[in-house]
Formats: sequence, structure tokens, C-alpha cells
Amino acid sequence: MAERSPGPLWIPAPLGRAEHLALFGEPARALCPRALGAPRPRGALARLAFDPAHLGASARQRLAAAGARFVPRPHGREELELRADTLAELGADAGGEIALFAHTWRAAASQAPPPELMGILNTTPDSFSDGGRAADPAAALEAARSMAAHGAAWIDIGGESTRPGAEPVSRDEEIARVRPVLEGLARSPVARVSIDTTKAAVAALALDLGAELVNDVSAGRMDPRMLPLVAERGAAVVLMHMAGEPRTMQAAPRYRDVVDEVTEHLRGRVAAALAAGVPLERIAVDPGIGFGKGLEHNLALLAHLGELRSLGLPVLLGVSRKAFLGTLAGAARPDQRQFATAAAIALGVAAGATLLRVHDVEAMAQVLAVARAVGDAGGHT
Ligand code: HH2
Repeated sequence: MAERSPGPLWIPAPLGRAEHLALFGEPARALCPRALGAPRPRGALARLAFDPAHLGASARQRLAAAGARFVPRPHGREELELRADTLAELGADAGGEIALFAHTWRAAASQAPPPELMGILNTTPDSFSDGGRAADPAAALEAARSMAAHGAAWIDIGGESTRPGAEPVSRDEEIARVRPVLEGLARSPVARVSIDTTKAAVAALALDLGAELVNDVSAGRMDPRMLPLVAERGAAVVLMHMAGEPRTMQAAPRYRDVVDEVTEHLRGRVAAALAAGVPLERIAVDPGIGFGKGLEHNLALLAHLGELRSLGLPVLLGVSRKAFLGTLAGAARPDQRQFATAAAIALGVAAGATLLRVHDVEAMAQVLAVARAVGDAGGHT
């Protein structure tokens, strides 16, 4: 792993056309990703490399009037230099690309929402930790009620296991598993509903039945209709990093720098979602703990979770009962990993995770209450 320093702070190029927005110097150090959400120092300098073909003449004039400097760059590109505060104030009329940067910067610098719990409801017979527990719809509804009563803001319903080595299930089989639970929760809602699927047809059914969020572990790569569907329905989406696919992903995971590669991959998936018409306010990202990652990769991602926050989007963390916790804690069975999960959740919240996907809602609600209170006292979460 490369050594990491706090600055410059990189902000994504939402459409994939521009390269980056970076803050340099002292203000950047004050703005290391952990401090996102803290007040921004005034005077930070923003530099944005962009394709001049996408900047209209009148927008250019307005930017120059706001104090921007334009510097030619190799390969027909140009660099815009401007005070970050000024850039952040620009509206949609600044020109597509630059307006999007301004929006992303505002989102990145704004106060992170308070962290919430997402209770896992697998209607699968083969999930790694709770397979079969909620395969019966009545038991599933009871489990959802109980999770909501103990503090889950979201219930994440899944009908296909994504554990390493899992075989894919057909669309019809997946729909048959999730439909009764979705219908039951539509009749008597207990919490906001998320659908854990990579198939647009399953997501569409869930959205028809009141789900608000699509949790797609492939980030829209497995079904090209997924991101357009999310956009059309005005739903929210979680874009997760996964190397390969569940059947083969744990074969021999290799990365040059896992934190960089996961962040870059997610930046590309955010760009794809934006291009499909999903607004930034409806996108969350997830490093995909355990998805095509070895122990050292999972640990590096947890240790540097704050860097994902440089994307300026909410971060979902799914560590609950996962195998790497079993390895670290010497707990062979998933249901023995509650304390290990608690430790990972507390550290994740401290690093800025805002959605915690967990099996043991009652216990993790206690963890969240403490982590939140400490975070509030320090002003970082
Ligand atoms: N992990 C699992 C499933 N879905 N979604 C997101 N966004 N992030 C995760 O880390 C994540 C996820 C795997 O856990 P689980 O649902 O308990 O098991 P299975 O996939 O075997 O049903």
C-alpha cells in the first residue's frame, strides 16, 4: 500500500469528462477527508482540469468575472483556478461540467447526515449467515417488524445470496422470494424499504411496492436497465464495489492500491449513474467489504474509509458477521461474530459511514448510539 497523506483533497469528475478538482496547500490539509463536514477554511484554492469544448463563452466570461484564471494544459485541455468558496457558489448557469463540480463540492463540504441502521432481511435459503431464517414470508415480516422496533431506519430485502461462490438465481425465483415480503411491508409499513438486487425487473417490482432504495452490489453493471430504471422512478441507489462476480470473486483478489482502485471504480459508477439521470442526492457508495477482497484489502478499506467520503456522497458499510471478522476474532460461525461486528461498526461510524447494513439490529443500535454521541462531541460524524 502506498503511503497516504491528507492532501490534496480530490473531488470527483461527475461526468467523467473533467479530470479533478483538487485543493492545495494548508487549506487542503485542514480538509483531509475525515474532516469533511467540518467548516471549510476560507481561501482554499480549487483547480479543475476540464475540456474547453464543454465550456460556453458566456460561462467563461462569468467565471473570469468571478476571479477565475484559465491556464492551457497539454492535450487540448485547460485548467481553471478559482477560490473554492467562489466555485461552490456557482449555479447551474456556470456551464454543465463546472456547475456539476460546484454541486459535488457543496455536497462534499456539507454536514454528513446522522448514521442510520439498515436491517438485513434475506429471503434466501443459502445466505452465509442467516440463510433460511426468513425464507417463510410470515417469519420475514416478523423479523422486519422486530428490526424496525429496535431502531432500523431501513429494511434491506434480498432474494439472491451474494456470498462468495454463490450460484446466481433466476429472475422469477428471486421475484417469488421477495414479493410476499414486499407486499406484506407495503400493507403495513414499518421502515423504509431497500431492495438488494442486481436485476432491474426485481428492482422495478420492489419500487412498485413502495421500496425507495435499490441496493445493487454490481453498481448497475450486471443489468444495463438498472440505472435508467432508478432514474425514471426517482429512487435512490447504493453503488457498491465488487471485483468480478460472486461465483468467482474470492479466487485471487489482487490490487495495486485497493483504496485508490475502489475509489476510482466508484467514481466511474457515480458518473454512469449521473449519465443515466440519477441525481447526486440519490446516490450512496459502498466499498463492498468481502466482495473480491482479501483480509488485508478489507482492513485497508476500513482504515481509509474516510477517503471514500471525498466522493461527497453517503457511504454504506456492510461488515456484519463477515468472514474477515471471523478470521480476526477467531469466531468460526457467523452468529459468533457480534462483538467483532460491533467493533467494525463503531470504527466505521467514526470514519464517516452513514448507513450501516447489519443483521443484529438491537445490539448494533447500542453501538451506533455510543459512536454517534462520541462523534457529535468531536464534530466529525
Ligand atoms: N453484503 C452482502 C449483501 N449485500 N450490499 C451492500 N450494499 N453492501 C454489502 O456489504 C453487502 C450487500 C452480503 O451479506 P448478506 O446479505 O448477509 O449475505 P448473502 O449475500 O449471502 O445473502
